[in-house]
Amino acid sequence: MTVSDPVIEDVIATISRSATEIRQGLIGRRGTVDEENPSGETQVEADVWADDLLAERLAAIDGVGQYASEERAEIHDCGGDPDTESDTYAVALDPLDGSSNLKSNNSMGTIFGVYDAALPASGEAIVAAGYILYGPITTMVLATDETVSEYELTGGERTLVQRDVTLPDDPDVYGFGGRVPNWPDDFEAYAREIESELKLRYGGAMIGDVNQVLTYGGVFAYPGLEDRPEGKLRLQFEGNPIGYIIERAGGRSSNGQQSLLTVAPGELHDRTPVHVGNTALIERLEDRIE
Ligand code: AHM
Ligand code: MG
Repeated sequence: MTVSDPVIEDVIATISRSATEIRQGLIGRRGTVDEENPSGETQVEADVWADDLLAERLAAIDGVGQYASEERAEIHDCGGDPDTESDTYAVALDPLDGSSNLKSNNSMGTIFGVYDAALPASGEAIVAAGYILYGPITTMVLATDETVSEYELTGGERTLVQRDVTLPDDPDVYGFGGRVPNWPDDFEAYAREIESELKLRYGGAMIGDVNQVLTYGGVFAYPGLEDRPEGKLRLQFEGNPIGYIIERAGGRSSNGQQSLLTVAPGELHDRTPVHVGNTALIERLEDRIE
């Protein structure tokens, strides 16, 4: 499947071609660097390297007006304003989601959202979003207005494995981030119900965990915490793109009260509680939490 807008297609092709290269380049880049990202988290060498590689390639595309990522403080102005120029887009990325998993050699991902608006933007301005999962094989899940598709990526090629991906009706798995003592009581009560119904699948990289939810049905959450009500994940780089993908696949996303896609954007690196999965499970969560 190709996307009819040439700029969006170019962005998707550039990220998917880069993915197998990024995977190879992880070898030798597992160590931490002496820097923190704008969220105050220690960066690993691969975070910085993958961000630079993708920034350079995406900024070179005519029609990409802005590039922003979890790993850099400021928006990179690539010479175009998505708010005022037609066919000009902003790309927001988490170059290596779950990069702390490099140490233990667990799955990781790359997340991207293409916004038809200047950043920070509402999730309603997303025109395409996707993620790469660096699992035993490298796959890409891509959501557009039209459909959600899964591809396998090898040597720069992308091969369609499934079109019209939807969440299975009968949910099977859940994964919730944060430490249990830091969960607010209402979320803990919800979690107790869910853990008696579904199987735990938590790997420490949202992409790996969300891909299990998309494959088997269920719910993934990184909730607001007692000591950090805004949770851990970032709206522009993680919440919005994942919310868009799961909603396109027939599920729901929520910050606890409303769809992530309708949350008003604040600052570029703002965090948000993230809950995504089968509609009934997210509706139940919204009923249970304040
Ligand atoms: P990162 O993008 O800086 O790697 O952080 C995001 C990751 C998510 O993939 C994952 O759900 C979460 O952080 C895991 O956090 P924790 O280690 O607190 O379980
Ligand atoms: Mg991340």
